[in-house]
Amino acid sequence: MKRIITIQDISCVGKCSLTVALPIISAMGSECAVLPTAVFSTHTMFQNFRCRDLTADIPGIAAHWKAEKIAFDAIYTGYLGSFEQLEQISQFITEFRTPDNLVFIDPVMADNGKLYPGFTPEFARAMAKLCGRADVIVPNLTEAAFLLDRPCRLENYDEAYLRDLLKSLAELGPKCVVLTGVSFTPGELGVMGYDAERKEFFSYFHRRIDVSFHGTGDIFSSTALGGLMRGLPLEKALALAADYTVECIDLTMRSADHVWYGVEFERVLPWLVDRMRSL
Ligand code: PXL
Repeated sequence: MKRIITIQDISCVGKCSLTVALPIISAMGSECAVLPTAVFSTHTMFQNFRCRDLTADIPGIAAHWKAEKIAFDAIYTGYLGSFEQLEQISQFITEFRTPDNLVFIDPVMADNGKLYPGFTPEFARAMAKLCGRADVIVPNLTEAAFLLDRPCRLENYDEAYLRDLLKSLAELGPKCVVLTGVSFTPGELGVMGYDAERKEFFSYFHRRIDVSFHGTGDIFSSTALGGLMRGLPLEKALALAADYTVECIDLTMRSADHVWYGVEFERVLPWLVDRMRSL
């Protein structure tokens, strides 16, 4: 059985970060070990959230795992809260990288043209350095712009613009770059990727549902990595992740009692498990 270590916060209520990574990765048949970087009462779109930072605990936890000779088939990072944590995670990658494992970095820090509360352009530049150590990175268009310290363009772009963005991101050092939330046609949304080793572009589009929910980026990343661990090639894992995310949003919009802060991904897990069996 594959073992993933996911390094991100736990938002106790909020349907994002660890509360989606754990169930999705488990349902997809991989062990999901966790290194929580902070405990939030909720995600940061709520007012007055509380937070306990766990930066000081990370080195001891990693040292214990090293002493126990625990190894991981994938290292998956999401929301990280400080410069010091970025340094720690870089160190973690140095210690736990093997010739065979996969480093998957979701540079969670921004969406819809804006950084999330508490993040700065300097943090984005430090995150860009961490991205250089990844096999796969999955920024959305806003995060991509901040990683490259460029103006953010969310519409009226063409394929040449995205290809240039992907190549520039690949110059940071990751082997594969995947841009999420891209669209050339009003009714469609999808992902566009670049494999820097094979010098190949790829894309996958699906129907667009015009609503935005928190946590869907974490759902996408957890599903893509779950698929990769089950042996799917990157393009298929991304298509599965995109389809699952759309199904989650679709079902949530049909649910009369849905909450504003996240999607009902739990009710779509049987669909995901079924789909994976047929791939
Ligand atoms: O879904 C990303 C995420 C994770 N963790 C926290 C967040 C967010 C997005 O806002 O606030 C604490």
